[in-house]
Amino acid sequence: RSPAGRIRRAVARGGAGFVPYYQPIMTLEAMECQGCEVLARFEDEYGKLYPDQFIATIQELGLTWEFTEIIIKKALKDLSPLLAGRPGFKVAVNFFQADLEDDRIQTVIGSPVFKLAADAKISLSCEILETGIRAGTSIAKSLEYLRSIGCSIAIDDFGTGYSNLAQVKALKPDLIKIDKMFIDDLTHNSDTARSAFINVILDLASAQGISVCAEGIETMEQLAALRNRSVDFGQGYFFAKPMPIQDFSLYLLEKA
Ligand code: G
Ligand code: G
Ligand code: MN
Ligand code: NA
Repeated sequence: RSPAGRIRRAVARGGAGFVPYYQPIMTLEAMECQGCEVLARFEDEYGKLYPDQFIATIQELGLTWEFTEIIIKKALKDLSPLLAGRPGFKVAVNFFQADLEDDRIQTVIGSPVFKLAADAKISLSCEILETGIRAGTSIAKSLEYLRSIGCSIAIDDFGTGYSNLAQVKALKPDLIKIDKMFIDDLTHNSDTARSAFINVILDLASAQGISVCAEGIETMEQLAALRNRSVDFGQGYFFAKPMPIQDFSLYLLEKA
């Protein structure tokens, strides 16, 4: 069976085989877990598919919104029993650019899972790539809509795209996620242009009241450098890898 056939069937079956994993997002000052990113995994009776592979397949099949909705619903179902005592906890979901161009995004408001989320005081964060903010007005409208239902907006993998600072100013995201590549550089000093770029982003974010999250933190040294720069949030193997819900619920009980 081809990957495309397996993915098509999984979507048709309401998402059987898609498993959300959760990676903690930490505040760097207090080192508390105040959110998580949802990262999808896939396995069926033929085995696993790598995320990069099935994500590309989903896009080729034009099933992006179907998939995003499945992941959001599964994540909220997993998390709502855990998060009742953690108001303000943010659940970050990766959106496709196509999701923001899809009229159906507006139907989520009627979805019972959103009531579930609101009842559990879970707030969603929509992660979009830099390239996703360049395009036309339908995207701006969707982002406005997401904001109106209490979803915050994060620009993902920041620094790998066009990094149009004017557009960042115009969009005013709640959060900028700095790509791992820049975090790797912090302690190796291999590319001074990149360190300079980080400083520009941090200045812009602080001037605009935008929070910053560092991605892919793997070492104590990186963490120290980021805390020195007063970066708000961090995520990476140094804290924890993405994990299934059983492990994540233990993590929340034991570590946070
Ligand atoms: O965990 P990592 O290997 O998990 O993810 C690989 C890539 O797949 C990343 O770029 C990540 O953003 C993307 N990805 C993982 N899960 C999802 C998802 O649920 N939706 C979208 N759009 N992308 C995802
Ligand atoms: O593209 P996006 O930023 O949504 O996806 C995050 C990707 O980074 C996922 O594939 C996730 O598994 C991976 N990731 C998260 N933390 C680390 C880390 O500390 N090191 C590495 N190498 N990858 C990480
Ligand atoms: Mn992401
Ligand atoms: Na990212």
